[in-house]
Formats: sequence, C-alpha cells, structure tokens
Amino acid sequence: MKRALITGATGQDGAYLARLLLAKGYDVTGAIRRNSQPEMVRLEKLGIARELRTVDFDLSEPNNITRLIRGNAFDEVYNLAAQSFVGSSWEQPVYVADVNGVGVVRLLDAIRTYTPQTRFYQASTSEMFGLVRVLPQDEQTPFHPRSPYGVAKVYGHHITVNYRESFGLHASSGILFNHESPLRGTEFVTRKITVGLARFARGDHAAVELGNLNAKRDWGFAGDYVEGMWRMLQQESADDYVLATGVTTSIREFAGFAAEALGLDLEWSGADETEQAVDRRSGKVAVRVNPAFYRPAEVDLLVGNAAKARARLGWEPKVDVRALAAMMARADYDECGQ
Ligand code: NAP
Ligand code: G4F
Repeated sequence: MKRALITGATGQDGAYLARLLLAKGYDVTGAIRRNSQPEMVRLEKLGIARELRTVDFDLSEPNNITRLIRGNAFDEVYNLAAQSFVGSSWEQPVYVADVNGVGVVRLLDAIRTYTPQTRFYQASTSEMFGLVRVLPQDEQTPFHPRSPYGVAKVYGHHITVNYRESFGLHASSGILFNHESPLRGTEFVTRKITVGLARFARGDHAAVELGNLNAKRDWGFAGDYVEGMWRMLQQESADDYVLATGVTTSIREFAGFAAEALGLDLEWSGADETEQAVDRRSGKVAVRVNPAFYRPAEVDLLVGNAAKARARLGWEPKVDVRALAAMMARADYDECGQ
C-alpha cells in the first residue's frame, strides 16, 4: 500500500485528491492547519473525513514539518497548502510569501534530508503568468506575476525545479489553470456567482456584487485536475506540466452560464462601474459592479495549452465551462433549499 501526504487536505483540491488516492488504495495522511475548529466540511461532503489519518501541520513551522517527514516514509507528498485567495494577498504579503513561497523549501529540504526517495508535487499556478504576452500559455511561457500571491508561487515553482536539478529529487510542479467545483471557497468569483444567483433564483433578490467582469479565465473542474496531479507523480522522471482546458471565458459569460442553469435570463446594460444585469423574468437586478472588488493589479486573460500533459500523461479535462457553471449553480440551488 502506497503512503501519501496531502498538505492542505481540508481545501477544495485536497478533498478531491484524498478521495482519488483512497479509491486507489493509498494510505492517506491529511496535514491540517490548526484552527479554532477543524475545517472538515469538504472531506465530510465527500464522505471521507474518517478515512484518512490527520496530523496538525503548518507550512510556516519548520519543526513540525521536519518531524512529520522524518517520522514517516511517504511515497508521495502533495503540497497543496497555501493562502490561495489572490485578492487578500495584498493585505498579507509577508505571510503569503512565507507560506506559499518559503513553506515549499521547508518541505523540500526535509524531504531531501530524511526521505529523498519521496515523490513531491508542488501546486503551482497560472497566476504566475500574470501579465501575459503569449497566447496560449505553456510550460515555456515567461512569468510576470501580478500579485503577492503570484510572486510567492513563482518562488515555490523555481525552488521545486531547483531541488530536482540540485539533488535529483522526484519533484514536479503542476502549473494549474483555475479549477472549480461545488467545493470551491465562496470568496472565489465562480462560487460567489453560483451561490449568489442560486439564492436569487430561490427568491432572495439581493444582487451579486462583483468587480472586474472583463477578466477572462481558463476554468476547468477540480475533480479532473487532481487526476493530473497524481499522474505527474507516476512518471519515471519528474517534470513540470500545465493543466488547462484551452478555453477562456469572461466573468460576465460565466455568470450568464450559471444564470441559464438556474432558469434566470440576464440582460446586461451599462459599462464599467455602472454595468449591471437585470433578470428579465423578475425584473430585478441580479448582478452589479462594485469597484470595491477591483484588484490593485489585474490578470486580464489566462488561457492554457496542456498539450504536454495530454501527450505524456494522457490527461484530458472532461468538464467544459458551461457544464461546470451548471454543476456548481445546481449544487448551490439544492443547498439553499435545505
Ligand atoms: P483552498 O481550497 O484555499 O485550500 C488551501 C488549503 O491550504 C486549505 O486546506 C488551507 O487550510 C491550507 N493552508 C492555508 N494556509 C496554510 C498553512 N499556513 N499551513 C498549512 N496549511 C495551510 O485551495 P485549492 O483551490 O484547494 O488549491 C490548492 C492549491 O493549489 C493551493 O496551493 C493553490 O494556491 C493552488 N492552485 C489552485 C488553483 C485553483 O484554481 N483552485 C489553481 C492553481 C493553483 P485551512 O482549511 O485551515 O484554511
Ligand atoms: O476567482 P478569483 O478570485 O481567482 P483568481 O484570482 O484567478 O485565482 C484563482 O486561480 C489561480 C489560478 O490562476 C489560483 F492560483 C488561485 O489560488 C485561485 O484559485 O478571481 C478570478 C477573476 C479575477 O480577475 C478577479 O478580479 O475574477 C475577477 N473578479 C471579478 N469580481 C472577482 C470578483 N474575483 C473575486 N474573487 N470576487 C469578485 O467579486
């Protein structure tokens, strides 16, 4: 039986990856940040909260990391833990650098020292491309991060490559484009939209307030992306891979897809700060712009080229953006009714 450690096991990806590895017969340890109350909701929703062992863990605490790695011979370590919300990274830039950047080398160095045979996955991100000049983005595209989150993740990516090249570790970096699900945090734009519009469709006619509607993202389904993470660690040699759908969609269009799945009919009017969408059926404003959600620097457009992952890992995304929006909107509609 293979032994895997997942940091960030309480997060969206951690929950789906834990389910995948358990189904494959792994012995799974979930490294969980000590909060006033353990955040087990996602693992409970997937019905696996009792199936993995858990350990207290924080990426900013080196002693904790060293003890965990030294005392266990994990076959695979998936480093998914991070402060993952870009929007708040301007408010906590030093903490984000420590957790998302330096935290990666704490883990890698413990592996190098105590269990160099362990295979390592780093959760890198399309946010590293930032101000893009190349369409679509692939493993060779230069980085130009636009947020403290992205800057810290660039360090995490490069130190993963460096430990692979310096010490021969089987360390891979997955450069994943946005991936969502009904387990997505409600602060991220897709879930904010699906929760807000589901409530609206249930008769709570408060408009969903959003920032930049023109930004475009390459959105896939998180369940597909954790399969790609696992495949990276099954390769003979470690490498870096982009996972993406190759399709980019604006925030406005995503809201339209979610609305459509909920039986709402949005009519957009205005521009920039005065833009809004009225639901033709109720005549009420369902979406409006609130500049408070604009970011100090924006990533305007992301679209990925996952040809390498397709060719070498046999990985394909299975859920398109319209189906994804519908899946999330319907799940939120059902949850609102409970
Ligand atoms: P998420 O839902 O926000 O989960 C993040 C996890 O990290 C949570 O379990 C959180 O624990 C944990 N964490 C935060 N700070 C920590 C710390 N100091 N020490 C230990 N654990 C800590 O994020 P996700 O969407 O699953 O993303 C997983 C990873 O992939 C992240 O590294 C993210 O940056 C990266 N990524 C995500 C996407 C995407 O579109 N989802 C795309 C590219 C890369 P709590 O429950 O205690 O908060
Ligand atoms: O949903 P978001 O907050 O995701 P963002 O910033 O793309 O980051 C996510 O994907 C990254 C991969 O590229 C991950 F690395 C990262 O951890 C995270 O999972 O925002 C998406 C876009 C942005 O352009 C933002 O300005 O939506 C725009 N937006 C417009 N209104 C909004 C809102 N974003 C949020 N969160 N809330 C709004 O009201």
